[in-house]
Amino acid sequence: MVDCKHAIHPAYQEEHQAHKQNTGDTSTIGYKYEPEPFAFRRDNSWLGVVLDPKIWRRKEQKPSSMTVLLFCFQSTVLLLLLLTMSVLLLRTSRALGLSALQRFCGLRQNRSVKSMAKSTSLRIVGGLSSAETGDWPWQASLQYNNIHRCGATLISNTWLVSAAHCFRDMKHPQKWTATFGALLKPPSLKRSVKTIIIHEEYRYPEHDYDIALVQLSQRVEFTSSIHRVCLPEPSQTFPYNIHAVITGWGALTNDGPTPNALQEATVKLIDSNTCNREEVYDGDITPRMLCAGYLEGGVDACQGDSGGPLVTPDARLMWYLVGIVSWGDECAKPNKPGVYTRVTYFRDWITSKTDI
Ligand code: 4AZ
Repeated sequence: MVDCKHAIHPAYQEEHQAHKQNTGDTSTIGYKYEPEPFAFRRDNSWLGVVLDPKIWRRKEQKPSSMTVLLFCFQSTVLLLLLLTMSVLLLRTSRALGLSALQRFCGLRQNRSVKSMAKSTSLRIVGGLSSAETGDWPWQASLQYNNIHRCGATLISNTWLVSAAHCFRDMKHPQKWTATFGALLKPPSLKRSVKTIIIHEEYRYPEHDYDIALVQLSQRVEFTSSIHRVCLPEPSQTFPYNIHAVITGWGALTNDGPTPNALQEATVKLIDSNTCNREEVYDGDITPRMLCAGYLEGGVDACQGDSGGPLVTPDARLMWYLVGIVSWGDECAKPNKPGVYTRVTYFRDWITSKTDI
């Protein structure tokens, strides 16, 4: 560091020497040291008292206009370069994220299966476990005259899969809308419905072939909180006793109130032989159906959950649609688990109708 009181700015050192030689002046100077010429004041007030202010008047050292121009140009180029780079970086990372969403299915952002184990004690019936927006990005609410009727699952930008019985006496697409987001009101996104395809073999009041496809009038652009689930291959098998998650806005108890926030619960897949036992569903479970829940009861889907997803993650934590909420003897009763449409059975049918 330079001693501020006694230093002479380099620009003045020569001039100061000459002055001393010419005048015999032996005084020291006591002005403030300024590191660069621009900062020198021109009123001389800071000059040492013994010196002739005229001598110490600052020589004009304005940078040339060329230097200023060059400096401005360089700064602008550097700024533009930095800006372009950050925009590019942002775009690339967004594009990568979005194209990943387009290419991949069944992704849940920043969520692990640990949360699944946590929710085992919670249920749709019982209403203890509310989901947050983005938790189940494929979940849709199907609404007739703007009233929630059924759940549905996003399988592409324009197609939902749901249950045939949801459209039993309400087949006009114009009256149906689909909403997305964890809350029924307000929803994050709303779409009108263009087409409803009910399975040709579905016959009310039977529960067999309980599957329908819903085509949206306008595509849904995938985001981290709204995107498609994975569909299993027709040959894919899901071992019994594994955990799966059901989600929906259905009743919190049998014939009970319905929530505004999406509910989630973990259930276990039950093998069809067990489910067909006399004390359970006594042979009513067809190859198009799949049971899930607990024989002891307590956790189940319920009225209004119909058409919604039963999903399970694979080893890469990509979530697959195993079942569609279909029917059951009331909700959460012992020996009466939920019955779901078996999606693997209908995988080729889905392709035949949608090309998915
Ligand atoms: C229904 O009525 C319904 N406990 C859905 C699921 C179950 C029962 C009834 C399963 O939409």
